[in-house]
Amino acid sequence: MGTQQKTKQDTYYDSIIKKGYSRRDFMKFTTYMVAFMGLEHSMVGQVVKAMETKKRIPVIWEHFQECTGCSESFIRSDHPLVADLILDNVSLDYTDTLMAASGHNAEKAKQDSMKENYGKYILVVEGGIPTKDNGIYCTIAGRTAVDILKESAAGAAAILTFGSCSAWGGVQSAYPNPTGSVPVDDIIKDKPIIRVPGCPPIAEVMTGVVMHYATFGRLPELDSMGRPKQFYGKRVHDSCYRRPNFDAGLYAESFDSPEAKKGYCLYKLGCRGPVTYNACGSMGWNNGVSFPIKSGYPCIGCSENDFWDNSPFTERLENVPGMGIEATADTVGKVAVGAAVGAAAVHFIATNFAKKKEILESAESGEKNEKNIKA
Ligand code: FSX
Ligand code: SF4
Ligand code: F3S
Repeated sequence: MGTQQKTKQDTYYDSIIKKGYSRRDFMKFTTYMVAFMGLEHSMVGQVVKAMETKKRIPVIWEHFQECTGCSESFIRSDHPLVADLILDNVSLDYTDTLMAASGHNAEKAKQDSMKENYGKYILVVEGGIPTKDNGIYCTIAGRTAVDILKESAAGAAAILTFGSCSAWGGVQSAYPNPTGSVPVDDIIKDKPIIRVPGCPPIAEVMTGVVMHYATFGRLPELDSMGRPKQFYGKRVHDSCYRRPNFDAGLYAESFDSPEAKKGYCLYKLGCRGPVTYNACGSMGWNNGVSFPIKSGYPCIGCSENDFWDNSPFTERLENVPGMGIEATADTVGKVAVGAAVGAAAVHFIATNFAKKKEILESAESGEKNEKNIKA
């Protein structure tokens, strides 16, 4: 990829400049990524310095059972530097979907790179790994995915499981899981494994993890499920712009209804946002332009374990775990008539009624204004 002369001695900055970007582009990109990485603005200097001085980390990228949507997400990031930063390396080393080489040359490039960078490279894995019948359901160059994974994991400093398939098992491990597909951590037990789930995940999240590693020489803080906390610490529900409607008990009852168009909450249409940990609501896709809910469709929980078995996706979730006081908003009318309501709940309900009134009034005045504009 690219025609400029790149060497493995290049720093991230060198490679960006060789690609034709200006220093200003580089500074803008770094500032943008620091914000996404959840770091203080004062850390921009440290990240810039690391990008300028540290050698790029070699990346080996394996593809197993998957749809390749994760790579698609990555290369289509609206911010060109997101993909360039890592793909420069990938093109030098190995990704069988994107690299120019093929056949024996491609396999040799991987072997050479793994040998040369033993113990130092980051292994990215996309896709699940079939284990049934000795792993014959996914073979590359005559070798099973299990075999290839074990070999490429041996010399990796860390493994990034990119996408729900390699992180959890994904679509191929959905019931009845005919090929016995498993996630990476079912097979590799002796390496740090970072889950970057989503079907597909957000490109900037992966770049953020690599930049964090390059800057600080260690992995970002992970949650108990092995996900980077800065990107997966909150539910989609926590950053959803429809949340005030949820709290106020304003729900769309059907798709394409006037309520759905007004931006009412999609909870009754099956939204999994209350049980899904991902940064979609705050980061968005295509440079923050949109995410499923903003496009009018409920979150299907694509970054959660076994989400494919949790269908039909348009059916309302029962007993959403962790909903706590929010459940009150859903039954706001019923609870309000009950006598035994604590002071906090009374305040909460009163606040939600006030919110609901405010939202309805502003929608009404918005409609009036719209009519005036049209008239
Ligand atoms: Fe899976 Fe990624 Fe979904 Fe597809 O590679 S997470 S099926 S978007 O492509 O692995
Ligand atoms: Fe947004 Fe879904 Fe939560 Fe409603 S239920 S506020 S649409 S995340
Ligand atoms: Fe996936 Fe839900 Fe985000 S479906 S893309 S986690 S809004």
